[in-house]
Amino acid sequence: MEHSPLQKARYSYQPKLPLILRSEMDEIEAVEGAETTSAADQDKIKALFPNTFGQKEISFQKGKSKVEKKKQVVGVILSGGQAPGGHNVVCGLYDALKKADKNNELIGFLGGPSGLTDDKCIVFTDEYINEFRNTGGFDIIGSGRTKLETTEQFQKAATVCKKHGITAITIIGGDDSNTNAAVLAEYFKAQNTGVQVIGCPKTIDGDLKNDDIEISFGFDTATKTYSELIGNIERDANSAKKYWHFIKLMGRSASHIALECALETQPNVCLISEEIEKKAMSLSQIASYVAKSVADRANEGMNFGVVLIPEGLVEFVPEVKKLISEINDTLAAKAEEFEKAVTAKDKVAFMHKYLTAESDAVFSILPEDIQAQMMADRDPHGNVQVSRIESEKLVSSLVAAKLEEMRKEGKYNGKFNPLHHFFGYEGRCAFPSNFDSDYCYSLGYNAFMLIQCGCTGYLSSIRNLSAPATEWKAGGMPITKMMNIERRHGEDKPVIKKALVELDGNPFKYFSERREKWAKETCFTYPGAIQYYGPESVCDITTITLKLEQTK
Ligand code: FBP
Repeated sequence: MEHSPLQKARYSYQPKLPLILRSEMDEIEAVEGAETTSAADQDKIKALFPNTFGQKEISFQKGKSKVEKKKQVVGVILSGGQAPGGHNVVCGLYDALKKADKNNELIGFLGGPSGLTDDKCIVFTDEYINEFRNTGGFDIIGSGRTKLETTEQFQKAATVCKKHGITAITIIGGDDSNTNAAVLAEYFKAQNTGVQVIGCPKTIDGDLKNDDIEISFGFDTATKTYSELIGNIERDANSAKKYWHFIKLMGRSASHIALECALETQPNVCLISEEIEKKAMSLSQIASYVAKSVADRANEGMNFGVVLIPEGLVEFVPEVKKLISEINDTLAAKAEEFEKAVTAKDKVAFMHKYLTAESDAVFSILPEDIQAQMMADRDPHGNVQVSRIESEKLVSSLVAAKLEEMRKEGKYNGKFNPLHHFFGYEGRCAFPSNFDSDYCYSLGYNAFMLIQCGCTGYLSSIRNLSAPATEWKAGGMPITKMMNIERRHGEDKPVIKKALVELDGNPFKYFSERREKWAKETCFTYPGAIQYYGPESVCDITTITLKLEQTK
């Protein structure tokens, strides 16, 4: 295979480990901390995880290792959406395991969690793994979204582990995948299989974070990639002075990506779903809010600007949430009748018939394309896939209508030429930034340290991340510590608590204190491309979100 000059150069990049993990392994001691509980619903979580609940925090410190050495055969799985740095987690795991004993083995399960249950795997070699060092993507073994949750799947997993002599499984995934890692760990322990399970916190969305996990990997690189593109668009807008750019950003429900990109690029408007929900804003209020920036700038002769929109926005607008839920119910209850509606017009007429008056009014103001998107593409649970709804077009069309009203009232006299963008997949497989290269390698290396000292049901935790890598702290946190009970598809389920944007947190406060100025003036900042080589002050810095979160 031919490689680009950057890819070749990145092969020789040596990721930075926390100082403690650079020591000889027999000089690293696993120190136990306090016993843990769960984020909420302690009694229920304890009852569901009788063998793994309440385990102690682990931190690695200089000392004498108490590890009883044995041959380790570790299985690794990449789960869910791609996030830059996944390859380095695997490389860190591999290097640690081979450093401990060159006879140890790393087995990669192919295509996500189903690789484990279907026994599709490869055994890593130096030659194979070296092709993937410090590169983006999950193509080293592929990923998938199969959930490991049924007893049948767990039994199959146990059989496959026994067949290969596997001593531990590492699951690299987001909140759902690591919830399943905790359930698998509990099952393996209850069945006395002797197989440990360790998770690693992945997702560009940034919603797997808490006191113990400061950031999920991939968020840094993905937001830097989107911010580069947004900055470039801002500069284009400021040069041509004729377009308003509406940019939707990936990130599922949480608005962390949009907020970080706003902090990096200072656009005119950035909508934050969590705030919209808190203020119970309607579509019309959102349109007025954006239109005000457009009109204010037009008054100053600036008919251009940039608006950022988080992917999950529509789910957080109460009236749209209600509409989506009615559409879901109607499509489930009247599936046969809906099948008979052939044209877009028939489908819209069908929906008008069954919606409540309130939701029908919201449905009626949506552009035709959006109406069609609301009725199409349901996921396996019968829900509308909100990520496929072009909310950037929805917001811009509502703003256009609002501006026309304002024009009639003599409150607006500008030109409004909107352009639309969606940034998501562009950022998920970028070459990991130095931060993600270092962080991911450390997470993988540390996961092996946890395996060696017999932990199961833990997340690999590397902390103090806004300091230089030498000062990072390494350890492990019981996954049950991060769990609570949530209602999912009509059932109470133990899950890792999802982190949404906190409206009283430093990153949002910093943004909200400045946004009025950004809305009126042109305060754009241009972050440029990720830099891999050069001064540390440019190449090794992580997100503004993390920096502000760690500012007291
Ligand atoms: P994860 O939670 O699996 O990390 O997903 C990240 C993500 O990129 C979301 O931001 C996005 O909504 C989703 O994946 C898209 O899913 P798909 O890759 O299946 O299109």
